[in-house]
Amino acid sequence: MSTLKDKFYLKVGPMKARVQSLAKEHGDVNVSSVNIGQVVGGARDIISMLWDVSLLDKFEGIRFRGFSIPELRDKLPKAPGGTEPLPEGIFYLLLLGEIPTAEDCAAITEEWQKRSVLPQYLIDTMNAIPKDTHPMTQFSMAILQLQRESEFARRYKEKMPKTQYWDATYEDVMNLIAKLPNIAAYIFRRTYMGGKHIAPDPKLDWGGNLAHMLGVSNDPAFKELMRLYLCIHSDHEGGNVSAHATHLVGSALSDAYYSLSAGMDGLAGPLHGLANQEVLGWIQDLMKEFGGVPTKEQMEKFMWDTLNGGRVIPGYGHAVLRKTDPRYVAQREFALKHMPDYDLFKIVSLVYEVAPDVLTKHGKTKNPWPNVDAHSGVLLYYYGATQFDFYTVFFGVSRALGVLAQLVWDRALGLPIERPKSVTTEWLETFLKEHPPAAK
Ligand code: CMX
Repeated sequence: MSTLKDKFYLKVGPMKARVQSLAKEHGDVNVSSVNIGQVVGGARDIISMLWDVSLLDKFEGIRFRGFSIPELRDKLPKAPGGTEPLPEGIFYLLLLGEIPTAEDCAAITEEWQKRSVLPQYLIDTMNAIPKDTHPMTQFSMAILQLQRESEFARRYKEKMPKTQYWDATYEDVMNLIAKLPNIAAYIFRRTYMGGKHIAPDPKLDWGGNLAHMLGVSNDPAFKELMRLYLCIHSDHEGGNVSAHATHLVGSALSDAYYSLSAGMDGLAGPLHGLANQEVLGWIQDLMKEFGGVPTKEQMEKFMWDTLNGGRVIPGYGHAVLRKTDPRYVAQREFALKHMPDYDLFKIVSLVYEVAPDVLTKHGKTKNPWPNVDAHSGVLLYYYGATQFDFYTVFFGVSRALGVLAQLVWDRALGLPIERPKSVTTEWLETFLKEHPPAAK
């Protein structure tokens, strides 16, 4: 038993037994209650989804299969001569729950390379999209167009039994992840670089190849950045918009292509993944207003202008986190090592000094600390990826690793179609009349 798929198969039976036993023997145990604030307020904190590949603690941040980001930067295999983890390693970990060896990662690199070639009809489709279409729209369209390749859809039509759903999903997931760097790079080069494309380098890993095919920097540190970036954005438990959308659409047995495309549409929202683009735009406006790196006072004024204008400070706040995002910290460490004197990094650091106080005084957000998107753009910009409306595509390539690893598990565990209950405003008002709250 050597391949990833064989190893996964060995885990399915025991895991299914655990989940079935929970549902059968303890199905009526409450783990969460729901109040009207949560019904009206975006379902915060309602435990209503099984998501094994990662778990978020509001103060500590994300753990991937139980490992924190610093632990993974230490333990996961690296590219030769590199110091940052390989995305192949995090995919292995998310799928199997074990830290891979360098050989395990190399086997995934090889398998993804074999599956990475883009079919001509996809290239033709991408070439037909107007270049001023947002890169996230192009990315989602490309994924959706590839749906005609779906093994799951084909085998479902051929009356595949339920026990094979995971197998067909696994094939789709591997085929799709393998192609994402090529799709992203194709969109990038076509949109910004006059359509002069760069062939993948068979000696490079998945993340290193994405950096290579962008053609913006020959600095080996850019490849390292890409590997780190693609690891830390991969998953953030199941309730965030891109993960939940992927899981929800997949629950209808829509295949991995439909599911990921839906997830990417959610990632493209400014309150979610598009915030990384927004941060760069906001910083550029700031530099334009003050002619370079602002003083602390100028920074404060600009923040208040943003808030008083009824807008959010992009990159700050979070629906779950209540402290500085460890994904922000990892990127800050990378910047301190590779670009400590870079002007944009100085600005990001100044925002970090000023924003938490301003947001606390503003008094609205429950979390005045930075999230992952507050930092990522500046690192990319430093290496010459200055086209910031492309940044969410990088996030999307990475997010696919987590949500698609979980999708394979969803089908392996036979998780059902999702169907939470909704109610009307009148229903809530009537409920309150019939169940009046005790006087406070
Ligand atoms: N700047 C200004 N106001 C903010 C804010 C920020 N960064 N973060 C939250 N608020 C405001 C909210 O808009 C909300 O205002 P209203 O009461 O007027 O609606 C209020 O504070 C309470 O919000 P919250 O409960 O603290 O946060 P939510 O769970 O509703 O929203 C999030 C979370 C991320 C959407 C929000 O913090 C935000 O808009 N941040 C800026 C955008 C951003 O960085 N998004 C990326 C998140 C990470 C990711 O998914 O990629």
